[in-house]
Amino acid sequence: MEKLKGRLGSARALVVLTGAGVSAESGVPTFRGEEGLWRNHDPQELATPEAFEADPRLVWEWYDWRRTIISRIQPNPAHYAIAELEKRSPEFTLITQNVDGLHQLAGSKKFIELHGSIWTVRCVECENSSENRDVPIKIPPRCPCGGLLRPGVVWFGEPLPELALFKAFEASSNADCVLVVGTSGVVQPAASLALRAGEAGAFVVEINPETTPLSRVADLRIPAKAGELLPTLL
Ligand code: BV8
Ligand code: ZN
Repeated sequence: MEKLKGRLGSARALVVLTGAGVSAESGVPTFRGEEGLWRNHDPQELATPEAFEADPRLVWEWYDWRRTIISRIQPNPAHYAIAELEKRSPEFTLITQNVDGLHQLAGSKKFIELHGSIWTVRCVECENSSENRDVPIKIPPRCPCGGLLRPGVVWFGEPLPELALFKAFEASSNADCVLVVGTSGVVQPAASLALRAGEAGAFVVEINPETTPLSRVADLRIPAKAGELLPTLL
């Protein structure tokens, strides 16, 4: 902890890279944890354009179920601590893989949503994107143009938003210190941001109760829950 405090204190540019684990203590099911399954469907199968093409109703029922859970929960101490770190850091970028919007709710301002947002919908016809917070949502939701609306998230096999990815790589390359919090480090290209930061000379810290493929890249590993560790770090 002393080493980490020293590095954090002296960091000019801080990057925090988060995954589903940072929302776990708020009660949001993680993707790959035991509660990650839904009606025996593997999220990896449902979060794809093929699944939506084949059965938009089923995919919307899954997102509606997740939106309903997320709409009822609050950010946890990890989210608030990351928002506080932003206030204290001269240069700060939060890069999140999460689509739940809990970082924003906790006050984070300088964030990049690599995989979009569960509260955004996009028309498959006219491509118009808008915010939609209906819980439950009328399934299947329709655009005023008549087109089918899809969740405004990045599915497996889909490219990440170009600008978001560019900004994320730029921030990771310029970081003095990177906190990798609550991600299993298996999804690309998000996971490679930690590698890039390490290569560019950043001090990389992994905060996760489990080891991950990113553990070997980390200069420091803290086997702890984000909601417990981050507030003490502050
Ligand atoms: C792309 C939005 C190319 C949807 C998501 C083979 C090898 C390598 C890569 C690939 C491959 N085959 C395919 C690929 C590419 C693929 C990929 O990476 N697959 C992996 C699974 C092998 N990637 C893609 O398809 C990406 N696109 O590559 O496009 C391209 C380019 C040009 C043109 C066309 C195509 C798109 C990836 C985005 C997918 N969308 N989400 C939705 O959410 O519904 S990803 C999904 O997984 C979520 O966003 C989630 O955030 C993300 C990553 O998971 P984690 O966040 O890490 O969550 P997880 O449950 O896995 O882990 C939780 C961790 O927290 C655990 O480690 C746990 O220990 C820890 N934890 C638990 N509690 C706590 C905690 N930590 C701290 N405190 C706690 N309390
Ligand atoms: Zn439309």
